[in-house]
Amino acid sequence: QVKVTINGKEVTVPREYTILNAAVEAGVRIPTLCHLDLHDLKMVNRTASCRVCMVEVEGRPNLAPACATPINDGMVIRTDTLRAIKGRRMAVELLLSNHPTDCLICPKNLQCELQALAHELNVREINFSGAMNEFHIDSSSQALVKYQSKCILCRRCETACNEVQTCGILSALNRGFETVVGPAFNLPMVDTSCTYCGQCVAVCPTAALTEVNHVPKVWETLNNPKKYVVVQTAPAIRVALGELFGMEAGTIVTGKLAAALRRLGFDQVFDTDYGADVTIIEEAKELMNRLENNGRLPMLTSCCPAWVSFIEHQFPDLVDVPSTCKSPHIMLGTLTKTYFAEKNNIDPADIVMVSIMPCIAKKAEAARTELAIDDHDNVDIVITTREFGAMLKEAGIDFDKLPDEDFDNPLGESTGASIIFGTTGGVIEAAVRTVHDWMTGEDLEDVEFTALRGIEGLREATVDINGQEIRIGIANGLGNARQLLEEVRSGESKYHAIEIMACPGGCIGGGGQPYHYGNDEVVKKRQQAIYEEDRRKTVRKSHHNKEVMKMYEDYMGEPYGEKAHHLLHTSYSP
Ligand code: HC1
Ligand code: SF4
Repeated sequence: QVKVTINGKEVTVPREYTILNAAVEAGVRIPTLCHLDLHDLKMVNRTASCRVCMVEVEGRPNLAPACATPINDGMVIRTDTLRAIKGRRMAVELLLSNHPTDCLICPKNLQCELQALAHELNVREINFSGAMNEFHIDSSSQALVKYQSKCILCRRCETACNEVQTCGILSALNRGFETVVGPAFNLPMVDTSCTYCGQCVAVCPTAALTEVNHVPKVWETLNNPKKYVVVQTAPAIRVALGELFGMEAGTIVTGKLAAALRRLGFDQVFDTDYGADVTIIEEAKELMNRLENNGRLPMLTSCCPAWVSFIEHQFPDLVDVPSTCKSPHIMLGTLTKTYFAEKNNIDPADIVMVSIMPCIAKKAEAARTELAIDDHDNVDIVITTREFGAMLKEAGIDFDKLPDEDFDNPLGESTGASIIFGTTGGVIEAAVRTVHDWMTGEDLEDVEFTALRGIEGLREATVDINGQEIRIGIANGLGNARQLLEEVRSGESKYHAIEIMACPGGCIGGGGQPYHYGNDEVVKKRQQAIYEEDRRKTVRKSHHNKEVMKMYEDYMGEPYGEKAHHLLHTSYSP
């Protein structure tokens, strides 16, 4: 422990602290921009490139960046002198001198950290002028847009992509004024092995990386009288959407969400959770099949499209390991355009399926041609939680005042098992609830397999079913997934089943969720809300979803049977 004095206040803090850490203890706010310290998620960016955290240290001639300056005993620091304030303001002015000033029409308007800092530091003019970079906008992919001119070279995206996700797509290229952050040779994103996990988008402080905006397409479709427009929303939306309307993280807004969708004019308001229950029916059968018939083990879950893309690009020799199940929203799209369309005599060609997802990769997934049935896509448009929030604001819907409503039947019926899909560990817990009952013939009362829960990036648990030990591995974040895959590749994996979600925390921490930047408490609160929503449900196992079982009886036939294979399963390409 050492003693330091900040703005006249003495604090005793651990020796390994930086000035920034010590300031937090002293209750002194020092603004930061490039700095990111998501401790639990192991996402730490300490490039000290933006210099907006400059402070005065007694006895030193120059200002020091608080985020990268270690403390020592007796250090005297001032953050509130005119010199320190001017230093911080100058750092922001320098960034702004090479940054477009189209804030009013920028996709990050009012959500941009640079803009917020300029306001906080009272920047009223930019005292530096000269050449400005103008780079082209990379909108080559279905999922994300890279707007290089808005990049402030903070390198947060690089940390997310390389250290957390181990994808290695983004790095700094060129030197000096020409420096850009991009893929090798600055290739278009679509020509790289980007998984579209969106974690770079989630941490970008400006609009240098954003999702492709598909809101105009949704408006156009809703206003086309010839189209029958159906919407579905993912499990993770209901515990995060409220944040966009000033609510606490973890506020559950399921009822208002359904009401809002109806106000927007969708013809049917369905729930991806129904698709998640179908996924469990198929995946549970598939796992039992592999266990009983000496099939390929471990079986990996397959609902996360960034994860599927990761395995295709980085472990092409292992594409026979994931479950062949399509993801829940794709299954729901398929069932809407087959089962529901047939039942209601609607031409599937007239149906437009819109998915609201916490995820950017779902945009690219929906466009995968191998998932199409009879030449039409199962899901036509995907928008993120953020895009959906923007639509509601555009429509002038007073979200807070909406009543609670239900999803439409039959494809809006869901169970607690499907809700927990939204968090890391939830998919495998939902599967275990069903596998347990099917393998034992019992109807287990206590459905909470708490050993499978947590937020840590790598977890494991063993579940005893009928005397058979089922060993389960769980990873969230692609870097963690890589570790489990290396074991599978070398034949050392001890698991029967592995759940993988690309985003830290699972879908609740998805790249399309409301921005939470440096606050990992937000993801934890969303997770608690997911479990709370599960507890509120009277039906908590997928095989108890009456509407799902009726669909099998009336239309699909045997779970994991021939028709199910045709409609609900896929294969992966190395
Ligand atoms: Fe997910 Fe899924 S849980 S992938 O995390 O399997 O995006 O929420 O919709 O499809 O159900 C995301 C969330 C989501 C699918 C389901
Ligand atoms: Fe890397 Fe994911 Fe961003 Fe692609 S979307 S560049 S894989 S962090």
